[in-house]
Amino acid sequence: MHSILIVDDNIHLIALMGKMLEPLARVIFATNGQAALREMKKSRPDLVLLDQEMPGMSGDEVSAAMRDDPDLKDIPVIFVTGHNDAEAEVRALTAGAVDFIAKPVHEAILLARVKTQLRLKGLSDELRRSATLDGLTGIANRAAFDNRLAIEWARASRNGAPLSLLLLDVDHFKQYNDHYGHPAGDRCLQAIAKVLNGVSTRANDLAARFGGEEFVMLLPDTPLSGARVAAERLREDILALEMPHARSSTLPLVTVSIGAAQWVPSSTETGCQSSDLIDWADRALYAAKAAGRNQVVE
Ligand code: GH3
Ligand code: MG
Ligand code: MG
Ligand code: MG
Ligand code: MG
Repeated sequence: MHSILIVDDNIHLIALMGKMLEPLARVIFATNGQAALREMKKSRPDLVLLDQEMPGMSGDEVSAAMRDDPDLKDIPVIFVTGHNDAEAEVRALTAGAVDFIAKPVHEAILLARVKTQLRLKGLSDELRRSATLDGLTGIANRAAFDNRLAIEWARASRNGAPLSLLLLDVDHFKQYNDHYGHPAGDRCLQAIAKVLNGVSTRANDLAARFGGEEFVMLLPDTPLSGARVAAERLREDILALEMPHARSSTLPLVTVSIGAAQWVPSSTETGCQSSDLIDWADRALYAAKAAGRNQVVE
């Protein structure tokens, strides 16, 4: 169910609009701008109905603060205002509102406008989701990984904590496809992605499909020793799926090779960038392949 935050210094108006909107969504409320921003942070509503005139922080100021906050900037705002003129409407839209409702609030207009915005919010959430998830496996895609790598790289350089990366490649996957067929290959990748997504217990770790039959796992605040443990667990869990692979040179099972690398901001050579971390992991992966596959190299 959708949730809507009503922000108004007039509690009677909150009660009135709340009653009108109850059939459409879960309704929460706040009676001033500061409380509204706190509530948004906490409950991430799908839509905010924002009174333009409030004592203290005005609706315009609340909306501006939302646009500056990455957590809140995608929440749509409909301004509710006593000013029924073009100037107030322009001010609302300039402040980032998606729509504008004049007081006194007319039930049918309120419901129609809210319904439209909730539908659009659902669509944009879905778009955002599909832009960051891999279509085949449902885990994070390359774009989401690149995005997170940049964020974690910057964070590590600020706080000096080590950042580790695993690069995983399925062994003899071309032969797997040739022998079992492409659809079976797809199912194999899905099963591997599921293991990858489930292996970590830390909220900040990110498993992603890097491309083709290659996957990555980004491990913030993790030194190479920890990355090695995670990689070894990953390799064993995938092996434990016991997916037959009659044409493999390692075992008659699907196996993976993993390259691990870390970046320690304080001690690693200076002047490197996030793509270097991928290069190091890639070199380690190449060494794992050369050494006979089905193993972790750092
Ligand atoms: P190696 O052990 O050296 O990694 O050998 P490999 O055969 O896995 O390496 P190579 O890079 O030559 O082959 C990768 C194969 O992965 C080729 C490609 O057809 C297959 N592949 C890539 N993406 C997909 C996919 O989405 N689905 C399926 N079924 N196969 C894919
Ligand atoms: Mg007011
Ligand atoms: Mg490959
Ligand atoms: Mg290859
Ligand atoms: Mg491969």
